[in-house]
Amino acid sequence: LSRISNLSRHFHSSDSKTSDNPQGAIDASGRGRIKISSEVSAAISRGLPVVALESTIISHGMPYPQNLETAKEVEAIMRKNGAVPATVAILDGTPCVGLNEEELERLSILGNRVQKTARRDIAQVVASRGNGATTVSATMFFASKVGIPVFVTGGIGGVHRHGEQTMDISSDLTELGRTPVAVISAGVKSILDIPRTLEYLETQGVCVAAYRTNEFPAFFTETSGSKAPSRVDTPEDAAKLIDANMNLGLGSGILIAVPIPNEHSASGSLIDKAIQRALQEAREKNIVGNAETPFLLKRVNELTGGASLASNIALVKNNALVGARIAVALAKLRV
Ligand code: PSU
Ligand code: MN
Repeated sequence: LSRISNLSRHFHSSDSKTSDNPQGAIDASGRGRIKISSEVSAAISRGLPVVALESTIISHGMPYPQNLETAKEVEAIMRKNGAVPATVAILDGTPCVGLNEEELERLSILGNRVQKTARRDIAQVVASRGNGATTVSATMFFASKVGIPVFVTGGIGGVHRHGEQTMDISSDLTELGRTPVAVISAGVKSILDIPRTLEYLETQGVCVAAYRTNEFPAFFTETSGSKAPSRVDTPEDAAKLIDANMNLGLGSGILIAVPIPNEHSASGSLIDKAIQRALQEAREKNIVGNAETPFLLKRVNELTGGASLASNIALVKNNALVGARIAVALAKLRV
């Protein structure tokens, strides 16, 4: 147990410090601290189920107001299933774990005026006292720091198509290689190179398990043509995997890939066409680097007349349900 409670005890002191200071401003002595909401901090120290959530999906992944509605619904699903949600973001230079409604709203309205913050960007956003929406890599970093072993999102980044030339490989994959947090996602989008993404995860030593299927899912669709290296069939199975990873001190992460519920899986050919066109536009407009993923998400949604957004929302909610159950099963194992 102790690793979680040690960590949370350590961060507790910073929490009480920031709660004495309602502005949440970081003073000279508190520089670099993480602000944990009192609900999240209490749950961590009691060993109750907590699930981390990222915020780039809110700022850059979906338009307003669907982003806010989805963020709230995801939190409600988690609570209903016995887990405390902990959305991560950097607000006015302070890394926050657990956002209140007002903070969620602020982030949703700011949208892509908030800085997309991957691991490499964290120090810069904090130093400049900016607002940052954390990607999977940055969210994993903070979740691990405060002792949250389970993290739910929609889709993770991966090896981009032509990544063998551009070297555009999402830092989500290297973070999974170095940070012991289990990420629940619907696999990776076919805007990416899925076989190479799986190869790279293997190189990074990441345990990848598909949930109730043998195939690695492709976000909008249940199948990708690539086989998943392993499989789990219940939240308890997934929890055992996470527990073993923690007990062994492997130090690397786990990817649990949950296929989109079949009634919501988007028409493959419609999405495929949109993806092809969006990829071509990105090439023509020379949109590269960290702007590529948000551009493709937005264009695919426009080109499918909102169909991709509806699928996206449905799969995120399903991941929230599965993730909450995994966190509950894990908390039972670790008492
Ligand atoms: N894939 C999605 N939705 C998203 C993202 C990816 O289907 O919102 C976001 C996540 O925050 C992920 C990030 O961590 O994009 C990856 O960006 P990049 O490819 O620049 O590493
Ligand atoms: Mn990239």
